Amino acid sequence: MNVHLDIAPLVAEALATGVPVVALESTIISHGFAYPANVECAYEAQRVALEAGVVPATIAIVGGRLTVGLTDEQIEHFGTAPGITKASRRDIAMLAAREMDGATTVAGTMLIAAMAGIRVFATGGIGGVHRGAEKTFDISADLVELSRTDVAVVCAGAKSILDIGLTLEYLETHGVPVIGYCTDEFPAFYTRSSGFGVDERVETAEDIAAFLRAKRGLALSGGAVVANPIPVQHELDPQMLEGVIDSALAEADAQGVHGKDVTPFLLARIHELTGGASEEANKQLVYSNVRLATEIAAVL
Ligand code: PSU
Ligand code: MN
Repeated sequence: MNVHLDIAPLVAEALATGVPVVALESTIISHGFAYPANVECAYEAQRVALEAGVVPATIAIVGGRLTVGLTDEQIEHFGTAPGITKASRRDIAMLAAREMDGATTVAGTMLIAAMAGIRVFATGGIGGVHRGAEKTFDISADLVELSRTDVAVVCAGAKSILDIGLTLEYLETHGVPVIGYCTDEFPAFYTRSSGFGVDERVETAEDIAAFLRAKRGLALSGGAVVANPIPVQHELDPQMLEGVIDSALAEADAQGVHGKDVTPFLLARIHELTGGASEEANKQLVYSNVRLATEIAAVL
């Protein structure tokens, strides 16, 4: 057993007895939303899983411990404490050594979920290749993790703050399957369409589970992206969004924001500029992803 890993009793019991478990991330709590929307979203995501008979495992690094299944107090802490490290693969060993907290990104959460034996993970959106990456080399570690760690990530696609075309090219190069749930198009987070196709379209959670089972049976390493478009009634207006994203990107550029600060900066600015509309859409797409992830985990 991994000496740095703490699995909450409910999660450990579920894993031992074959009750389905879905992983949830914590960067979305510390850096994805402002308080109290962040903790509301975290609690509601867990509730949606429990309602489906699936045990939620919200993952973070707590005082250096890789923790699978946060308590309410811990969620509150990650939602309110200032300056919590955004933890991706490169950060994890140092946080463990220094006994510090870390809010895990998609990459960090995948890695820890795999250590715990959890195969399905629901989030909002994945990181990707940033616009202008040909100069900045800003490519999210999420994509690299997807190429090496065997966890299926259910998401609403990637935001158009990113270069979605290049993100999909990168995933293709690294052999990561991108499956569209009831869609031919890779969704763009707040909106259902991006103009870019998925590799394969599937209509049911059973079909996704069958694909994941075959992938495991073939010992094909690496994860998979399950792209679930935001429910129609919660979709934002693409034209309004385009203006907002352009302003947010220009501000980030003008203020010299770079590295791991880029994504949280853009998310916060989009939430401000849309007057909370994007926050509501973001919450709803997370719940919708958790619902689909629970169905897949239950079949698996
Ligand atoms: N996209 C969102 N909300 C988020 C993130 C991405 O819509 O909260 C977070 C996820 O945790 C993701 C991380 O793994 O940002 C990617 O950060 P970066 O672009 O620095 O790799
Ligand atoms: Mn980056």
